[in-house]
Amino acid sequence: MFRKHLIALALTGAVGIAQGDVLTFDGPCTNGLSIVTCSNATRFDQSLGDTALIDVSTWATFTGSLVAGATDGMFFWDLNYDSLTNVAYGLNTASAPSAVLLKPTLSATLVTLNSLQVGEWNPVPGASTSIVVYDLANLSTPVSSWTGNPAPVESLTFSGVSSTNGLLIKFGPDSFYTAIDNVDFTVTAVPEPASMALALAGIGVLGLARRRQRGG
Ligand SMILES: [Ca+2]
Ligand SMILES: [Ca+2]
Repeated sequence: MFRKHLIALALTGAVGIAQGDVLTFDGPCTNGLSIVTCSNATRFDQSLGDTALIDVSTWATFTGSLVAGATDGMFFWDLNYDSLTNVAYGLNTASAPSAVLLKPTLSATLVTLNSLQVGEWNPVPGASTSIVVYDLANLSTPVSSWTGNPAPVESLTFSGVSSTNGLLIKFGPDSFYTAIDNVDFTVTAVPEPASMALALAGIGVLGLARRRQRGG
């Protein structure tokens, strides 16, 4: 019984932790210099959604640089994007859609996109947009792509959209009359060969110790 528990502990240590999170876009917001209370049309601060395991960045207009500054963030809006509340939107420009980057802060850490929602600005119905997801290691071939009219609320679910490099979610060209919310993702520590070997070696040593105890 005791030994079984130790093996479970050793394996848990090797596989590591999985942390789920949802970007609900409630804030924090910034005026470019300091954190401010989010109100309509203020930008999200680049600390939005950050944890020890993930660095989240947003761009209202993504022009290709993967380094987002304080004045690049997507905008906050509270109501009227269908039934969503507190959403992220950008601009309506074909040359520069909005973007959200989910980038693991540690090596051997996997980020998996589970789902997100897209809403349409109710006062101006009929908007169409795209959600295109890339592995950060390959920005020329999407790993997932959706185009359509989100009304009333489009709930996109993803399968197998994972990367240790990071995931870039491009949203547009119309990210003004449509907005995103509830970006659901999971961050998982990938077992490294070295730590797995250590764990297995630990189990082996335990077994040997038990056998010696029995023998002596
Ligand atoms: Ca929200
Ligand atoms: Ca960040």
